[in-house]
Amino acid sequence: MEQVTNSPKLKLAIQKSGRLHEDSIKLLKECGIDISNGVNKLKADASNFPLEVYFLRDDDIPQYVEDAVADIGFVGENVVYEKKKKVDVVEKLGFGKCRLSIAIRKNETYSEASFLSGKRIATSYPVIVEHFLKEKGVSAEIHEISGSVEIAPGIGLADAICDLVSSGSTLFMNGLKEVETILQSQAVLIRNQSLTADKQQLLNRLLFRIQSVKKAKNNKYILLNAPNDKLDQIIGLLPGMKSPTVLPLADKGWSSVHSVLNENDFWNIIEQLKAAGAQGILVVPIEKMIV
Ligand code: PRT
Ligand code: ZN
Repeated sequence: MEQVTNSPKLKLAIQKSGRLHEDSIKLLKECGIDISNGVNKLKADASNFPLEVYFLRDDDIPQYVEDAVADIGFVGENVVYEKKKKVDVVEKLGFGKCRLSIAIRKNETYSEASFLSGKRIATSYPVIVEHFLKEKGVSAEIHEISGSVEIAPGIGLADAICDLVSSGSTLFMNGLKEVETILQSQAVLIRNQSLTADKQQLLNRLLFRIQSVKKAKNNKYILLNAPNDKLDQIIGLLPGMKSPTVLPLADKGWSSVHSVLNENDFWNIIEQLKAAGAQGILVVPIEKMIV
């Protein structure tokens, strides 16, 4: 049994403020973990899970996790790879999605990476860009700058940039176009490489919750009415967690069918269900999914 005193706490580092902060807190909440976000904004305790949360700059999180100041962290993959720290990437968290891309002036023509040969590339990700250029066998000059990378071509500082993109509007507004994606990124859970068995056990409990939340987000609960003579065909379209639930309706000749659908093939299956004679289709979000 877990003891109240002296039992270990898992130390989690998350971004103090910025794009990943709110989603990180939200994920913990969805995992049933409440954080008393008190006056002390450097650290907070979870009230109902042995977890201590540290609020840090995202750039510092891999180092803190490597040094075991924090046991685990939530941070963008882009930061993990750029910092090259000795940490394990354990789980993709499904938020903070973006891509790290090369962009050039919109009136120029790009066909392959050799376009960049001898050119100046401005970026906050010199390590990842250097790795990319090496892989492509291209030699170019990397200018490391820490912010507002997208203005570099306009002020004559660089011929190309490599920066994070999500909607693409920053590039567009600066007269640039995306020509190559180097990395698809999202927030991930990283782990110190020598966790004690106690802490690993706590991490396993947290991971189980995170995975249940993620599965629930990727799936929808579906209810529909089916004429009994079409039941076999309709059931054949539905995967369900084991198999669909089928209940008779008061109206003779009809049944109610309940199942779970994955978001990826969702619309496809709905269309086929309608075509097969399903009616009154209801789609409901799932809060947690334990399988
Ligand atoms: O203060 P701290 O150092 O912690 O924060 P920060 O300013 O370094 O990072 P922050 O909060 O901007 O981003 C944190 C993480 O969010 C990044 O490391 C990525 O993993 C992730 N993320 C997701 C993004 C974006 N999307 C994103 N669009 N980070 C930055 N951007 C920027 C991008 O740099 C560019 O300036 O948004 C602009 C492009 O956006 P679009 O929509 O115009 O394409
Ligand atoms: Zn940062």
